[in-house]
Amino acid sequence: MMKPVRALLALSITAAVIGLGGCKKEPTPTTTTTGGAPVTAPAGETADQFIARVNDEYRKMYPEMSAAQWLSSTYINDDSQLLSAKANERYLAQLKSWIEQAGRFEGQQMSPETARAIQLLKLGTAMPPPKDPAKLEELTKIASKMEGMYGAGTYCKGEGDAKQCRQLGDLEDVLRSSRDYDAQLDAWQGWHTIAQPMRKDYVRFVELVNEGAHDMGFADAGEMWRSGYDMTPAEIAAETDRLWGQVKPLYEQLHCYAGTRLDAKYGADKGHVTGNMLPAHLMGNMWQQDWGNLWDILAPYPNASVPEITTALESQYRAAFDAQLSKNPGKRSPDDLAQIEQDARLASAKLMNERAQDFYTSLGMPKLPESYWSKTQFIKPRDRDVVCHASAWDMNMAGDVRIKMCIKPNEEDFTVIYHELGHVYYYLAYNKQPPLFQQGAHDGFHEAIGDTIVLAMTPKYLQSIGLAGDQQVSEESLINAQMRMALAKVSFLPFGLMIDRWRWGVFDGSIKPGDYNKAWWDLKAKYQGIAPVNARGEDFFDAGAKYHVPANTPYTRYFLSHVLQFQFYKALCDASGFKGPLYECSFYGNKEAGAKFQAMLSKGASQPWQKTLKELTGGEKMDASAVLEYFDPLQKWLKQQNEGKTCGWQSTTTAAAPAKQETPKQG
Ligand code: X8Z
Ligand code: ZN
Repeated sequence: MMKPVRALLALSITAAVIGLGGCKKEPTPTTTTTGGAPVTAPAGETADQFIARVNDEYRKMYPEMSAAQWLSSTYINDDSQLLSAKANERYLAQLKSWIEQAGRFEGQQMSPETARAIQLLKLGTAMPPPKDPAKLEELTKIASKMEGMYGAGTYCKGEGDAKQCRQLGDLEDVLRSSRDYDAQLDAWQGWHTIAQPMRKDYVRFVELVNEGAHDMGFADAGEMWRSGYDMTPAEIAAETDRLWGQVKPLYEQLHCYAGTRLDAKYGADKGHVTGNMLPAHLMGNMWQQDWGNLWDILAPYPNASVPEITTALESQYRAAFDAQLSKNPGKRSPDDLAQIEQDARLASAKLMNERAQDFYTSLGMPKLPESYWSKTQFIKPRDRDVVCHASAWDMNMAGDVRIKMCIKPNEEDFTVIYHELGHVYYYLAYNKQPPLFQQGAHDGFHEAIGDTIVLAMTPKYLQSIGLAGDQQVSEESLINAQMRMALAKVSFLPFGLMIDRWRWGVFDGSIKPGDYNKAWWDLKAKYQGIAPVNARGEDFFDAGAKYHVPANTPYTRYFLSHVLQFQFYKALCDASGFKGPLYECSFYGNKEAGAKFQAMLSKGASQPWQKTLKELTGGEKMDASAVLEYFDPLQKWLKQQNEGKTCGWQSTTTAAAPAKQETPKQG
C-alpha cells in the first residue's frame, strides 16, 4: 500500500496520511501537547521553514511507527497490538499538532510547493484523530483490535475430535477449488462469522473518526477521503460514476455469460438467485471481486490454448519440495515433514518474487535491496497468527522496503506479487522527495503500478519465461486470453466501487448502524448483481469480512486503479514503439517504456496528479476507453454468446446511493 503517511496508515495500519485536498481549518495555538510531549513551533518560523521542520520530524518518527505496525501485522497478539496502537496514537497526536501549527500560515504568501505540502499534511490521514486525547486512545485501540481480529479470524465447526478450524487461506482454497455447492457455502458463511463480533467496534470507530474529521473541518470522514484528488469531493464522486458508466455495459455482458455457465454447472435453480443475480458463494472468491478461479466453468474454449500458469507454479513448488526432501533423507517425524513443506513453500515463493523482480529490472529499474529478501514475510508462518492480506512497506524511507504476504503457488498470488512490487518500486523511486511528497500522485496511481505490469504479462511473455505452454495464434486462444484477464479486471470494477459507496453512506449517516448489512447487500446487488443465497440479517456484519473495512483502507483507489492501469499500459506500449492491437503489447525489456514509468514514479505527490498523468499519457483525465479498446474482441464475443438470453438483474436499493430499479433486458 502506501507510504509514511501511507505505509502505516493506509496500508495495514490504518491511519495513513494520504494527500488529500482543500480543507478548512480553525485557527490554532502554536504550542500544543501531544501525547504528553509538548511540541513548540519556533517563533517567527516561515511557512517554508515549517514544512522543512515537519518533513524532518516526520522522517525521524517514521521508522518507529512502521516497526510497531510491522510487528503487529506479522505477530498478532495483545502485546504487539498495544504497541502498535500506542505508536499510532503518538503519530496521530503529532499529526494533529502539525495541522494546528499549519493554521498560522493560512492566507499567507508561500511557495507553491509549501502550499501543496500543507494541503497534503492537512488531508493526510484515513483515520482522522478526535481532539480529545482519551478518544484518540480509544480510536487507535479499536483500530488495532479490528485488524487483529481479521488477521486471526478462524472458523471452527464440529466438536471434540471432529472439531475442524480453518482460517481465511483454507476457506479461500475451498472457493478456489471445490465445486461442491454446500462445501462452498459452508466456507463462505464460515468466514463471514469472524466479522460478527466486530460490528459494535466498527460502529464506535465510525463515531470517532467522524468526530476527528469534523474537528478538522470536514463534514465526515468520507468527505475527507474524497478530498484527496486535487478536485472537490463532489467532483471525484461524479468522476467515479462517469467511469463506471463507461465500463458497465462490459460488466453486464460478463455477468450474463457467467450466469449462463453457472446454470449449466449447478442447475438453473442454483446458478442464480432471485432477480437474476449470481450467488455470492459460487464465484470462486470470498468477495466476488475476481472470478479468475472459475476458469474450469467459464473457459470459452477449453480445447484452445490458455495462458494458464498455476500448473507450472505448482510443479515448481513440487520440485522445491522434492529438493528439500532429498536434502533431509531418512526417517522424518510429522513435524520434520511440515518443516520441509514450509521450506519448499518459501523457496518457491522466492522464485516467484525473483520472476517479478526480473520484469522490473528489464525496464531498467534497480534490483531489490538485499534487506528485501531477508526481511520480507513471503509465506504464512507456522507458529503464529499474522495479517495475511498482502501489503508493501517502506520501513524507513531509505531503502528498507518489504512485502508481507502468505504466498501460495498459484496465478492469483503470482500477480499479487507483481502488484506489491509496483508499490515497492514507487517507494524507491520517490524516496528522494521530501516525506510529505512521498505518496502516489493519488492513491489510485499507487495501486495501478504493478497492475500495469500485469497487463503486459501477455501469453507470449508467459511462454517466454517458461510458465505457459505454446500459445496458438487463433481466435479461440485470443478469446481465452481475454477472458482470463476480464475475470480478474472486469469483474472487479463494480466491487471496487461499492465498498466505498457503503462507507461513504456509513460515514455520512445515510446508512445507520441498524442497516449496515442490508445496505451492504443492497449495494452488492445494485453494482455487482450478486446476492447471498440465505438471508443475511443484521446479526451479521458482512462488510467486516473484507480486510479493508476493519483495516480502514479506502477502496476507491482500486476502482480508479482498474481504469488508470489501462491508460498507463497504453502509454507505455506507445513509448515502447509497439504497433498493433493493444492486448498484444508487452513492453517487457523495453527501456524507453521503463524510463517513462520511472519518471512518473519519481514525481510522487509533488504535483497535481492531472499533470503527472498528462506527462505519461498526454491526457489529464481518467478515462476508461483504453479498457474498452483492450477488451473489444471479448465484448463482441460476449454479445454473440448472450444473444437471446435474459441479461441484467433486478435490485431494489434503499442504500445511500439509491439506484434506479433495473429491469432485465436482452443482452
Ligand atoms: O488489497 C489489495 C492489495 C494490497 S494494496 C493486495 N488489493 C485489493 C484487494 O485485495 O481487495 C489489490 C486489488 C484489490
Ligand atoms: Zn496495493
